[in-house]
Amino acid sequence: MRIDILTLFPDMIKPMFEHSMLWRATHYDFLDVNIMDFREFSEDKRNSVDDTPYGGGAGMVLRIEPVINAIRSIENHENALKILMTPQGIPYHQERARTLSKNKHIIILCGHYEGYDERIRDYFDVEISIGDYVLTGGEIAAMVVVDSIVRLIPGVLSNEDSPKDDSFTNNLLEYPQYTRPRLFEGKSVPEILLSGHHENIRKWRLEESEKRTRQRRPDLYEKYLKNQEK
Ligand code: 6GU
Repeated sequence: MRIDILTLFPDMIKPMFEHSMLWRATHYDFLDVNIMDFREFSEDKRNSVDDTPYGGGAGMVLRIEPVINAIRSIENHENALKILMTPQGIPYHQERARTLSKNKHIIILCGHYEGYDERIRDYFDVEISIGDYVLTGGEIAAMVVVDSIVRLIPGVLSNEDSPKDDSFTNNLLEYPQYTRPRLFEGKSVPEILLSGHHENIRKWRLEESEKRTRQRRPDLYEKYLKNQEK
């Protein structure tokens, strides 16, 4: 997969690819990431990327030219899925991560300032928000999306970390996990996990997943039950 990230703060994003799974993904060529400072595509003297809004009002608005110039400089941009990060976008969730992880080429724009020139929207396929709160810029949100997608590319995670047991797969939260020691300050590991009885362990884990989801995320639990009926 190739991902181009358009940002005014490339140094916020670069270090994320130097560690852990995102490092692995790039080092072993599952992912080709290109971080672009779209200020370089501003054509005016001051390299400006924002301007005051028509009609007046507070704040600055992101200009269209630097963004579109940057996109057009990307090889094969016509065939890439273009994502605009904005709190006005559709809410992000695991199902969307799974869909996006099947793309060959994604371009992501991180916004800043009070907003985008509305016409920028015409050049994007989808607008994504990571939740109902406002961030100072789209960089952190873009990294949330990138991280969640990249770990789903086949081969990036080892078999043992397989995403099939992740929370949210099938609308269930993950079951409780334990490791050594067996006893810590009077807290013990559930006997069943020491039994070696794989089928019983599987059942216990499913029940715990269901219980946990019902208690913590009744909204997800509803979806889970509906899916069971199908
Ligand atoms: Cl994508 N951007 C910003 N600035 N704030 C957000 C967001 C995105 N998603 C939730 N809040």
